[in-house]
Amino acid sequence: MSTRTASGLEANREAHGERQRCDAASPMVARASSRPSTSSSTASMRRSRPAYRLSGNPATRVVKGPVAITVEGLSLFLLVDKQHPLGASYVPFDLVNLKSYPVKTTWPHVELRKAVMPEVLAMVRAARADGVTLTSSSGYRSYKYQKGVFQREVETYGRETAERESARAGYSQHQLGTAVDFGSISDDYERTSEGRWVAAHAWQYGFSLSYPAEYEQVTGYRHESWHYRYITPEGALLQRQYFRDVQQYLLEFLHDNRDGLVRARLRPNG
Ligand code: DAL
Ligand code: ZN
Repeated sequence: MSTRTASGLEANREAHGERQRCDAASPMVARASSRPSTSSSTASMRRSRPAYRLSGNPATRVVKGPVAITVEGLSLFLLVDKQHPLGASYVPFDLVNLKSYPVKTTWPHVELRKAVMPEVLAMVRAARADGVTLTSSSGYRSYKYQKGVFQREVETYGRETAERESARAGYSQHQLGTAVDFGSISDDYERTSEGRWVAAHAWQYGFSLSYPAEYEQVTGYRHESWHYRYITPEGALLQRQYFRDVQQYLLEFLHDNRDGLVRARLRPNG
């Protein structure tokens, strides 16, 4: 079992390739209607703003419906796995460098889509309120950069191990600019206070564990306790309610039923 460092992963980062817009395709709406947690301050929060919106206190963070997954950025739900690549020219149009934000990173060049930053900042603030500092170790990776990552994995650990824990170029969620590797990028992350906090609360900010334990046959990758993908708080709630809390199942469903969902504006809980 390998332990990889952020510096190793991010070494020799190369320039991004040609940029291509990845925003909206067509509208799609889904709805979630249950509320997973409450607190005494929930009622006032609900009155003043949509309940799934930011709260600085994770104890009062609520994801509540009816809410719309208006997929103005369908890319937030794009299925990217070993069978569904993005291709070489896919580059998010709204990348930002985290060094411009109050977010701890392990090196100076961690980028994410601007679209995810409000929830990232909310999550960072909520963790801090609980005495936990979140650390982002890897975000967006270009096709070219991921190619180098995969090659280094093969050279270091062999092809079999590399295929289990690194995506080939064009097949990585990191190319979406909405996936984050937190902390140490190693197996001990889930045992750290940060890893435990993220495991308990990230979904409330729309971040979903992409490669859970025991699901390698489903996701194609071994457990990565540090790798989360932003799928919106509403998407994370749907995942928990209807998809056994497995991101792959949710994204496959949306992928397989996209045409029907768009046509019928189907509300899974309606
Ligand atoms: N480690 C994940 C699978 C990636 O390389 O995208
Ligand atoms: Zn990752």
